[in-house]
Amino acid sequence: MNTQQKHTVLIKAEAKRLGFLSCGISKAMFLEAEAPRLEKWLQKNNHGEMRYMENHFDKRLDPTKLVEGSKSVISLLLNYYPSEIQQDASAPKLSKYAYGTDYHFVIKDKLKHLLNFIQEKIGEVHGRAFVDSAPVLDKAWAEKSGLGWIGKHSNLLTQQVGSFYFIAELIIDLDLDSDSPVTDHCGTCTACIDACPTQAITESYVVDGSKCISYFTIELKENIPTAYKGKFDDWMFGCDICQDVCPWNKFSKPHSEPLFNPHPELLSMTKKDWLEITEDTFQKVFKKSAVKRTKYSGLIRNINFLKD
Ligand code: B12
Ligand code: SF4
Ligand code: SF4
Repeated sequence: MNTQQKHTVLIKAEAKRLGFLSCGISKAMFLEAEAPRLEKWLQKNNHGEMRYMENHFDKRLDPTKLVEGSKSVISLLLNYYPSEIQQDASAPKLSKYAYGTDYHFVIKDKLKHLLNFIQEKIGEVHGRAFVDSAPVLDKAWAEKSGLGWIGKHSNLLTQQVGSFYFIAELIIDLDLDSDSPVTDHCGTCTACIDACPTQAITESYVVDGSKCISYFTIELKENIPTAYKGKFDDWMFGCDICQDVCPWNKFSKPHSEPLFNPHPELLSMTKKDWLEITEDTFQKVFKKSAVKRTKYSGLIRNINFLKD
């Protein structure tokens, strides 16, 4: 085994030890195939009010412009599939990814450990940790690194564990062995496209973000357009429909990250509890949750939008 191979094995083993589901590596370079797709997506205003998607177009497509001297993109997946879901089937629904502690904190911490480990074991390696918030095309890198394929619902998925996981990266100035992409196993299936209640999956592999329930309930600051009234299928924060109907998610396995466990009262809250939720209860059940992003007022807006 040469030194580069040894480094690669060492990093992947540590990623596993830190609890990541998988770890794959790509050469840091310009994302040629994604460039025209991102451009088209923005031109069609598929980002709606998510103006931040317009920023840093060049950096978003080229990690060497984002992290100077970078050589490798290390992609990591962290499972969030819960062992239990909300008990009252008539209650407003919360996306499974938002049950526990905000993933940004949980993952940043693990990424810091991984970077420190690399610096301790390998030497002077420079790099940066990314989870969601920066101009990086997380899914494209994970796909390139062989961690799964991008499905028709535009999320990354695998035959082994479906799609209920987050994606993060370390972009570093160390040469490592690259992985190869896996085959697309969507085949003739269109379950996600057919099930989307707002027709946000406008064509295979393309989601018009500005029509997605996740966008309306989390990203949109203004009122939700009345044209969408009655179309949310009771989702009050995010939406899991296109993933819930995906046949590959039958193979999802519960996560083992204690910080992703919900507040003990959260899953037993009834429809009535949600309709009457006070700011105190909101602060208690969503203490460190990503739901804080909408604030109490945002969640109330969403719950009210679901009323007849
Ligand atoms: C903006 C954003 C959103 C927007 C827009 C969604 C979208 N599809 O872009 C909104 C708010 C709607 C959203 C919703 C959700 N999101 Co979001 N979101 C992001 C964010 C910040 C950027 C995504 C992006 O760059 N979009 C821009 C467009 C151009 O990219 P794209 O859809 O990936 O487009 C690619 C494909 O369309 C593909 N493509 C286009 N044409 C073709 C043709 C062929 C033949 C092929 C093969 C491919 C292909 O190429 C494009 C470029 O790579 C990422 C984090 C990050 N930094 O990457 C998280 C991220 C994608 N979201 C995530 C999650 C979990 C969700 C939700 C499931 C949350 C929820 N439960 O409510 C939903 C899922 C909705 C859906 N079906 O996509 C995860 C996905 C994890 C995974 N397993 O893939 C990410 C990666 C966050 C993370 N770090 O974990 N999200
Ligand atoms: S998350 Fe919901 S609204 Fe968004 S594309 Fe998937 S099914 Fe459609
Ligand atoms: S539901 Fe079907 S088409 Fe959609 S991502 Fe899953 S396998 Fe692919």
